[in-house]
Amino acid sequence: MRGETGVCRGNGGPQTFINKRGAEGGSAAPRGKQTLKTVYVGITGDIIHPGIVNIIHQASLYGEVLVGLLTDTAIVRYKRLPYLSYEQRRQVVESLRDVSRVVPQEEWSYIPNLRRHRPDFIIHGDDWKTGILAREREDVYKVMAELGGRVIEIPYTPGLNSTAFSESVTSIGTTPDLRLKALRRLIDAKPVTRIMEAHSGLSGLIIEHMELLKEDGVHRFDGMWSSSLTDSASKGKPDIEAVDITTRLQDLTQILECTTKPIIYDGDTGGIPEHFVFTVRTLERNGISAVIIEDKTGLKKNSLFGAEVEQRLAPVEEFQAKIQAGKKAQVTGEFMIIARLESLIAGGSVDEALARALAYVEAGADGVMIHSKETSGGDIEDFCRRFRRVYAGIPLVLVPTTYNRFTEKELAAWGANVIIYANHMLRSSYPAMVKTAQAILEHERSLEADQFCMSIRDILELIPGGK
Ligand code: SPV
Ligand code: MG
Repeated sequence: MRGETGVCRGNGGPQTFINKRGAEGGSAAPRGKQTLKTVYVGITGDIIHPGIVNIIHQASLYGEVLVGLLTDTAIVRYKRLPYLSYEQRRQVVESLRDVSRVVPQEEWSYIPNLRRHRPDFIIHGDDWKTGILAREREDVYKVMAELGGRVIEIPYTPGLNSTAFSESVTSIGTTPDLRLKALRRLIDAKPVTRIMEAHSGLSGLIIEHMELLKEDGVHRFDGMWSSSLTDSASKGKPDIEAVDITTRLQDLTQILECTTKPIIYDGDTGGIPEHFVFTVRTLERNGISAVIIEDKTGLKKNSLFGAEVEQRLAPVEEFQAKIQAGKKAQVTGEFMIIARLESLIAGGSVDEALARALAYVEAGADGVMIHSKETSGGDIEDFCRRFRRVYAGIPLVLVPTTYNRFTEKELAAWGANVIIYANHMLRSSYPAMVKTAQAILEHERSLEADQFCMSIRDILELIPGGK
């Protein structure tokens, strides 16, 4: 019942072939517990509702219930990260009366676990006849036949299923604690964690809800980037640390109020260590997952100017001390301080960036971000591969704004595991606003501008609850 499914007891349940525990009626009847057959049930176990309890109970009528509990990695191929960690979910599921054993299901597909554990039955709600599980269903039938086992399908009652519950939980929101911890879990669970820039509640909502079903699963953005460039630009200010953290947090609060996904905060240089410690605490308190600080000093200018402007690097020891001060200040174990290497931006070499990266990790950085304005990507690839030879598991963040022809898969092959699209929501909205304003000036009415706008109905209905 990997999420979509639940069954409602006494309402179209399997009573056509089950009377009482172990009682049989017809060829589809359960064989009874005494035979110690194994019944496989795949679940996410994030929200245990009566539908799940019932299907596990129905499974127990056929034999010992072996729960395949989907790991975070398995779940995020198609669904959002569960609220509870795998360990927490395992504890809950193991405590259910009818469950005999819990094993991890490491993949979205049941097949590897069916082959490994060779159950006599697999039980599933009949809602998998359509939708994203339909093909999986066919494969499960084939494999179970091969193994000499059987598939049991149970009618389910719409509404009483994990996805419906999960949606209502999402609409309620999240807590700072859950949100903060989600980034590390995503990095652990996914080959690439996909982060998109948000500068307002509305841009945050798009990132929160957009999903695309593709061959290999459901694609979505995993979290948001609070960019200093777009936060500044949307206020008509240059990206020079002129917008203070208090002001930026006001915008961030709008995003926090209408989204649940984790946020990475662009902390610019982090300021002086004495100030940075307060920034860390403030971000943490608000449920932000990570801050990225860059190893520049003096008046900060946007990195994409490259050497057109003065880009001065901070002395290594000075930046290490800032990282250390931040790490000491944080309250939770999960908040991340990510060191951003600006060597390539300042005209330095990959060697220099690498030496600095190693020094920052030694100082306690939880991850590194390498930045470049080169379009070839060669310098970034070189850095990534060499960094990965030293540190296989330290999160490596890329911001492929200029070398944007590389796909996420290609960047992941270099060793990256977090990709930030740093400014695209603001950059794409601006041209539409310019065209609209121009059209109105030109035609002295708004009719011609309508083609650049969403309809009034759409804007009215965009956010639920307006009526
Ligand atoms: C930002 O988005 O503000 C960044 C990334 O720091 S960049 O603009 O590429 O420097
Ligand atoms: Mg910035």
